[in-house]
Amino acid sequence: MATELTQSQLDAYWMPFTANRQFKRDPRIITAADGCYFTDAEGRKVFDGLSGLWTCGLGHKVEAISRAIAEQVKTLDYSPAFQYGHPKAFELAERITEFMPEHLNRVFFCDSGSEAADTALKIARGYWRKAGRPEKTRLVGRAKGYHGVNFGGISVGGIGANRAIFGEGVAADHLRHTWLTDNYFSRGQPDHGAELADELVEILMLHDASNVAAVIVEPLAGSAGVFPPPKGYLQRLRDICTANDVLLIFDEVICAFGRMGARTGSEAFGVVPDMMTIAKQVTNGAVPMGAVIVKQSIHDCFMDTDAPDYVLEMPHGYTYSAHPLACAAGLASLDVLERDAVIERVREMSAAFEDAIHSLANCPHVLDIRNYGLAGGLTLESYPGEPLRRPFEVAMDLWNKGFYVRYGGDTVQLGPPFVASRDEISSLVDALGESLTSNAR
Ligand code: PXG
Ligand code: PLP
Repeated sequence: MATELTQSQLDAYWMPFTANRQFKRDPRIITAADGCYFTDAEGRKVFDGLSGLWTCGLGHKVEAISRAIAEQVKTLDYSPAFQYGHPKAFELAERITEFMPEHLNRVFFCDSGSEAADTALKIARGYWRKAGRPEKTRLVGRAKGYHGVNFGGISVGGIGANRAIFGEGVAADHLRHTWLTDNYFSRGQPDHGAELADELVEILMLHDASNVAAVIVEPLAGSAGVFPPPKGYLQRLRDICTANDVLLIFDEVICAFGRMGARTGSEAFGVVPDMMTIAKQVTNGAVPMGAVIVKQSIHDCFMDTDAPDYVLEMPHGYTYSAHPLACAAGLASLDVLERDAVIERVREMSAAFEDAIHSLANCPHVLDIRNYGLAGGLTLESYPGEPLRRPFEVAMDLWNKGFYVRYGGDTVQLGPPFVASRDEISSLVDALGESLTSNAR
């Protein structure tokens, strides 16, 4: 075995979203990271082609972020999240609103994207109830959508495998996904499919809009394999939601804080939701954190009550909401994002990334390639009856070559660090091309 770990240690850890049996037969252990590279247990340097899990766009072990966390833990390690506050929670909330589209200016903290999704869905239902329309409870998601793994999130989520074995969830409808054959190999936003948003009109007719609370979509669907929105699609969803008094939630757990070459997916695609969920990049992955950012009118609806002011307006929250270490990491991450003009850099690198990834179009087994900002996805032709196998084999070959990428379903995903060089992006894509070619059978 390539590591110092004992079999009993390997056995004890039930790993998340991992093929545990395969992993424990052939472990891939990461022991350190710096900049755009991991070090594995054999001492090899491995390029981080997905920025952790879309978390570490600024690279690993960013000095200013590490220092902020270290200083925070020496000052205030934990502060009770309920009924008491610490300064950095308020500072970070205000800083986040500065990154948000206008009117999204109230921040509810949690610890992950999954919690952010469930929090947003609960806020949507609570809002309509407080607004005197308690029958508006139904939720709408989209096929291929990923909103984390909690019950609300998997209910509106659209990845069948993530739902299959867990039984009843929350009642939800799903829009069709936007992956059309006409759009294969589109560069950036595809031309076809804006009309797919009109399915929302049919769902609203079926249930009547008076029973529907919210629609949740990722502006760019990430986990399912990187699907940028067709031109005009998000605007149509926005218009239908506005016309029918249905809240629009953007799940920006991957999009927000730079990946799209803009502050948010909302900014990149020019459509403003009523609520946004964030996580991952907000702390550059260094400490877990998520949040829901809402329009002031949604927040104010909860505050507008005749109850005495010592009564809770919303019974919801997490022990670790606005954890001091996460807030310190968040403030430092936003500082670096601004100080180093990172978003402009992403915008500049996006064109090179687009050219690079589309150069793989003629490699064996490539069915489709998609990209936006520094996010890219390839769909690979399956082995007969084994849709999951080829991406796994390709990713393992890349790991052996010194490149980490994400594989899931029949896709391979690339999300290089914002700070990666042109050469590093070329090397990553070239290595992927070689792995696809050597996988040709
Ligand atoms: N919403 C979206 C849009 C996400 O991308 C979550 C919610 C859940 O976040 P947490 O922090 O609970 O995991 C996510 C997470 C991938 C990949 O390979 C993507 C995610 C997680 C792991 C892998 O694309 N996204
Ligand atoms: N379960 C039990 C028994 C608890 O006491 C708590 C929190 O106090 C939770 C679950 C929720 O944990 P968290 O707030 O970290 O989500």
